[in-house]
Amino acid sequence: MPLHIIRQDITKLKCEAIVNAANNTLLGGGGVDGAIHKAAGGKLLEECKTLGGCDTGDAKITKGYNLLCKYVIHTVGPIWRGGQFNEKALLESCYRKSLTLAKLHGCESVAFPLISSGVYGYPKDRALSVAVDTISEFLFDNEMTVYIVVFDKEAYEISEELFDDVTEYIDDNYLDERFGWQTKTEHYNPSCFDTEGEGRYYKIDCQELAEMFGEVPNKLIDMLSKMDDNFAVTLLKLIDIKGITEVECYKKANVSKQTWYKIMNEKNYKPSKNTVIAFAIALELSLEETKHLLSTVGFTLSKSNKFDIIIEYFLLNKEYNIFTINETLFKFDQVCLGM
Ligand code: AR6
Repeated sequence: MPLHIIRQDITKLKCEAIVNAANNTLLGGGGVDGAIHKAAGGKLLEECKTLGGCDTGDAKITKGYNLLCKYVIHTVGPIWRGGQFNEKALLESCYRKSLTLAKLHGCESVAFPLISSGVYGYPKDRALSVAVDTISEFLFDNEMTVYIVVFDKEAYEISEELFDDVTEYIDDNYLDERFGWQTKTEHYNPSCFDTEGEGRYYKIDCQELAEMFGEVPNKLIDMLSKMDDNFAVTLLKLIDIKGITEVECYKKANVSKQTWYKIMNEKNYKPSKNTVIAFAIALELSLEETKHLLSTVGFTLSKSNKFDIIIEYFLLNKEYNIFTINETLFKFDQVCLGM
């Protein structure tokens, strides 16, 4: 998927460009800036000295030196002064300018820390939502894999109300097969995902079958022709019904063009449960519609799986923001959609 939110040290990340939360001098500092300069080695500072600083909201690019990435993009976020001083627009500009620079240099993957959310004091939850919105907007028109690297879980704070609601829903609905109906959330049942490409599905063509096996009893042919559409066909029909374009659909689902291509063109390609749910969210399907879409690939939503119950909660509440859903999944230690 094009946008991933991960928890890691950005200096250890292997991708084409990493973004540095720098200051106007571009001559290094603390936080992620200090960590990047330390890992890159002294030559990074030498190159930075030639750049003549950088305005707040702007970005400049250098080589990556000893880092695992080819480039470092240095951007200067705003200092948080309560939100009335153009902070949001400046922060959006940091992401846009950095992504534009990455594109200009042919980068296919870029990783961002949460700019301004450390020393510069931008509230982490707001900084994350600016990052997600601005990057998603860019990805709508561009093909790139972008990582938002959150160093601590604090950035991922969903609202207390949402957390309490989801906790209550899990408590009321979670069926642990070992313990019967279960009311404590701490019995963590890890989500189980089928990996991409595993398993097989195909639409059975009766003519093909007849050719393969010779005479096939009429009853069987009849039965097979009444079989439901496969995932790709169902998906296309749903897109049509919802009146959106295919591109809008897979972008909204945070699914890459490559995965979309495989779904549409590879007869034996089976999308993961995670991907199917991402499409259900993008298409704003109801719970029943989602179950139907899942069933076309042999999946279901189970009461003994915490991940499934959280998804069910969002579908019933018609909350289709994939990033809110991911933040919640993350908070409950579940695998996020598209990761
Ligand atoms: N990997 C990923 N994220 C990190 C890492 C890391 N290794 N280290 C810190 N973070 P900050 P700012 C997170 O303070 O707020 C410097 O002195 C951190 O938890 O690095 O934009 C500059 O020179 C936080 O969420 O950057 C400037 O003077 C986020 O990165 C000033 O700080 C950004 O925190 C810039 O402040």
